[in-house]
Amino acid sequence: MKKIKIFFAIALLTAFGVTTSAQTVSTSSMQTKTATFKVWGKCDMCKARIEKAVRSDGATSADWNVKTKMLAVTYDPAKTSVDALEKKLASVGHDTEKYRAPDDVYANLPGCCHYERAK
Ligand SMILES: [Cu+2]
Repeated sequence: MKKIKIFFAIALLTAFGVTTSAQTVSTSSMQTKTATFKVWGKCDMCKARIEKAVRSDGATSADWNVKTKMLAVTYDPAKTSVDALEKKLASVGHDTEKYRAPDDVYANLPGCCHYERAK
């Protein structure tokens, strides 16, 4: 009985080892995704804040268009997601389709950044 248990323990460990190394391989190939979504904002200061926020949250590139309010991002899906990035943006004061920034954070933005709220 004891031998069987040890056998299973080794089999499990081996399986884990294989899984881990397989994941390492897929991560190192760095499959990035791109996405474009709307982020409410107003000026160049918003642009800097928006792009900095998503970069700090795992986006490898970010470009927000002041006129169209569209943010184009490139990110590693193993590290972040559009949902996580939208949450992050709301947390620094910028509404998205999915998440509304907390009123106090929005209120504390510089005057030039007071865009019209999404909802
Ligand atoms: Cu601004």
